[in-house]
Amino acid sequence: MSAPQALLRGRVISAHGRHYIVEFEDGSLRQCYPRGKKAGAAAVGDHVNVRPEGRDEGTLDSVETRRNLLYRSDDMRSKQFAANVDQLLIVVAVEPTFSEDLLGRALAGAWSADIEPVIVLNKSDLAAGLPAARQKLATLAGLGVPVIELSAHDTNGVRAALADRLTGKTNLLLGQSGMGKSTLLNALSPEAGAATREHSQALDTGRHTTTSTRLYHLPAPGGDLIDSPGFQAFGLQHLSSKEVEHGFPEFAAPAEQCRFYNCTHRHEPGCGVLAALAAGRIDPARHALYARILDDNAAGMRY
Ligand SMILES: Nc1nc2c(ncn2[C@@H]2O[C@H](COP(=O)(O)OP(=O)(O)OP(=O)(O)O)[C@@H](O)[C@H]2O)c(=O)[nH]1
Ligand SMILES: [Mg+2]
Ligand SMILES: [Zn+2]
Repeated sequence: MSAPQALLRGRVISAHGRHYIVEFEDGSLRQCYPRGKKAGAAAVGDHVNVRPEGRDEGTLDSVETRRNLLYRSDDMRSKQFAANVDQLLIVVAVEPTFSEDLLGRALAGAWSADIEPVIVLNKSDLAAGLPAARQKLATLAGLGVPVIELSAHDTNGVRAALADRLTGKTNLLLGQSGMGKSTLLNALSPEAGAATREHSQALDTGRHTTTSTRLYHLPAPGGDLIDSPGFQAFGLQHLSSKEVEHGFPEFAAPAEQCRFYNCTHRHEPGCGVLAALAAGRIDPARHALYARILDDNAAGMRY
C-alpha cells in the first residue's frame, strides 16, 4: 500500500453542486469531491487544500478562511455566488429592462460583504433607450457608485473601459439573465469565450444562457473574472438588520443623529435617517427598498 499523497493548495474555479473543479499553481486542474460534510460548502474563488487521487481527481480536504463570501438567501434556498471577491461588476443593460429592486439588493449584498461594487451599463449601442437607463441609475451614481457605459459588442471599447480596472483583482460578473455578462467576458477573453459555451444552454430564442459559475483568467494586463448565471431573486435573509443598514451607506451619516442607538430608521421619533428622507437628502426609493428587505427578513424568520 502506498502512502497517501501530500495536500495540494488550489483555487475552486467552478462548482456544480458538490463537485468542484480546482486549479493548482502549475495550472493543472482536478475534479474534486468533498470528503465528509466539513468541506461540503466550497464556493468558486475559495482557496482549498486537496488530496490528489489518480491523475486528475482529488478529495477536498479543507476550505481556507475566506476574506468574504457573496451570497443570496431566500425563504426556500440560499446560493453562494463566489468567495474572495475584490470587485463586483453588476451588469445591467438598456434592454431588456432591469429591476432596480434587484440592483439595489445586489449592491447592499456587496457593501455588507465589504466588496467594492461597480455598475456596468451594457448595450449602449441601443441608443434610443439609453437616456431612460441612465436616469434609472442616477441615484446610485450620485452615491458614488461608478457607472461604466459600454457595448459588449465593441471589443476594443470594452477593453479600454475595463481592462485596467480588473487587473490584479478577482472580479465577479453578476446580473439578471440577458444583460450581457457572458458577452462581456468573451470581449475581454476570447479564450474564455470558447469555454463559456460549455457552461451554457441554448434557449428556444436561439440565445445561450449560462448555467454555472466559473472563474476565468484574463490575458495581460491580467486579473480574474467570474461569470455567473443570471439571477431572478436576491434575498438577503442571512443579513442582520445592522448588516442590511451597512448596505445603505448614505444612511451612515444621518444615522449618527438618531435618538436611539438601536434605531431601525422606520418609525422611531428623533430618527436622523427619516429626517434626511423628509428633507430630500435620502432617495425615497432607496429607503423603501431598505424597509422591504427588513420586512422580507422578518417574514423569513417566522418560517
Ligand atoms: N445590442 C447589443 N446586444 C448585446 C450586447 N451585449 C450582449 N448583447 C446580446 O444580449 C444577449 C444576452 O447576452 P449574454 O451575454 O448571453 O447575457 P448574460 O447576461 O450572460 O445572460 P445569462 O447567461 O442568461 O445570465 C445576447 O443575444 C447578446 O448578443 C450589446 O452590447 N449590445
Ligand atoms: Mg451568461
Ligand atoms: Zn434612525
